Amino acid sequence: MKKEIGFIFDLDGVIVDTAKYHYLAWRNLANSLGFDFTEEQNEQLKGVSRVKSLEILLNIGKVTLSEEKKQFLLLEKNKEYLEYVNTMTSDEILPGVNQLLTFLETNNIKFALGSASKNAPLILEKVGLYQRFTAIVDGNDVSKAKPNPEVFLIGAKKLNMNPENCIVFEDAIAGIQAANTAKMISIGIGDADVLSEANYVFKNMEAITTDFLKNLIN
Ligand code: B16
Ligand code: MG
Repeated sequence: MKKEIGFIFDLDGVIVDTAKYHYLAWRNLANSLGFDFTEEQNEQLKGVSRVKSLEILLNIGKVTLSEEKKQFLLLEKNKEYLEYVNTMTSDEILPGVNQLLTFLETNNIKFALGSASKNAPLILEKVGLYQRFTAIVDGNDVSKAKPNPEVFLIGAKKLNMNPENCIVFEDAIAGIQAANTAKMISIGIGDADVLSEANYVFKNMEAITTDFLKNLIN
């Protein structure tokens, strides 16, 4: 018999790779403050809120700024980031995502977004996926960032599901911890060593097989 379950997807690193655009905008900001910011350092910002990302960046550059200046830089960073987002099309949906969503739709399984990004609704619109999600929880809806489970608990509520019946797809360790704390099944997308706390790990969305999904839902 089929179980009543809901799926919850993180956005950046699972549905699309917006990390590359975040990186360009943060690097420009770092350069304007007189220091460099590498792609390796950018890994520290994945899944992290915008405000916390700036704190980490300023820490890397050993720069101290007034609250007013920080607010200004956050707006500037987002302005540049949105320029990249506005060029996005469905071509940027990561391989395997469309097939997975179609599988869920065919099996009448509802799915939600659970992202730290305040730009998540716009990004889903740009890539043409907005209408397919039953619910969207983004950075505007939460007061506590991952690894706090708030974002996924709100997602479960919006799907009308018990948290134990939800399955989360996440590329960031903080997101895996959030899903685990919410007592959801956690599926890590990325490096198995980094995401070792996840219940299952796949190197990318394309690696998830239909057999695995059938086992999950049956
Ligand atoms: P915004 P996710 C996260 O998205 C990104 O991974 C992270 O790098 C970013 O700082 C955060 O969203 C906030 O994004 O500036 O658009 O509000 O992985 O939670 O989907
Ligand atoms: Mg992510």
